[in-house]
Amino acid sequence: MKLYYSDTLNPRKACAVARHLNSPVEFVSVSLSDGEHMTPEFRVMNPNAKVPVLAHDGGTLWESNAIMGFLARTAGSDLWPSDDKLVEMLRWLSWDLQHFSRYADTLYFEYVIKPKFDIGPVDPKKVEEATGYVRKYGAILNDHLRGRKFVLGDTLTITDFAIGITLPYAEQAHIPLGEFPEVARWHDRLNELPAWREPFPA
Ligand SMILES: N[C@@H](CCC(=O)N[C@@H](CS)C(=O)NCC(=O)O)C(=O)O
Repeated sequence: MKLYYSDTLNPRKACAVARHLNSPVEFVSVSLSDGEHMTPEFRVMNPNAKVPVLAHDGGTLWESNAIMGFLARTAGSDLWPSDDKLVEMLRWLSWDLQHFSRYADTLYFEYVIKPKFDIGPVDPKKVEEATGYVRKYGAILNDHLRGRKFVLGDTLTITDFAIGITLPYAEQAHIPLGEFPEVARWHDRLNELPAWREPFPA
């Protein structure tokens, strides 16, 4: 299997899970600044022209959450939850894409990606709106995590890798993690995983 990635947010989920599971993947770096994801060859793998992409025996797979799920199921790992938790996983993954990571990702884009790729100044209006929503949804996540080790309970799953993905950048992206002690405690637990801290190949 080949995992096409860049050192950015969504590929980070797939790389972290691949490393955590020691999945038999070859990591293939894609330079976004050189437009390597825009080529006709890349668009055959992912018509959205985005990373990550996983090329495997049965074809290619895009969308970071789907790639994490594929890797976890292929490995027979607990990162893919038991059947009785699947609806709960779907709920939190949907919530995350629409609410929490959606706005935390805006802060990541404004404060991390814009300077990294030199694509303009921080937009204060976007930052203000996103910060408000991160506070709103961060409070919901904080309440949910009280008394739980991980999002779905006692077991680490791909749901944690998805919802937590902006938090390694919290300081740089001005994500107000300090206002959410349960979220910070949960993220400290994720930080105990080497693959969470160092998801990308050297
Ligand atoms: N929903 C997709 C989003 C993928 C995505 O936005 N990837 C970014 C990097 S984090 C990308 O490839 N950006 C290049 C571009 O949009 O030109 C996923 O989770 O895989």
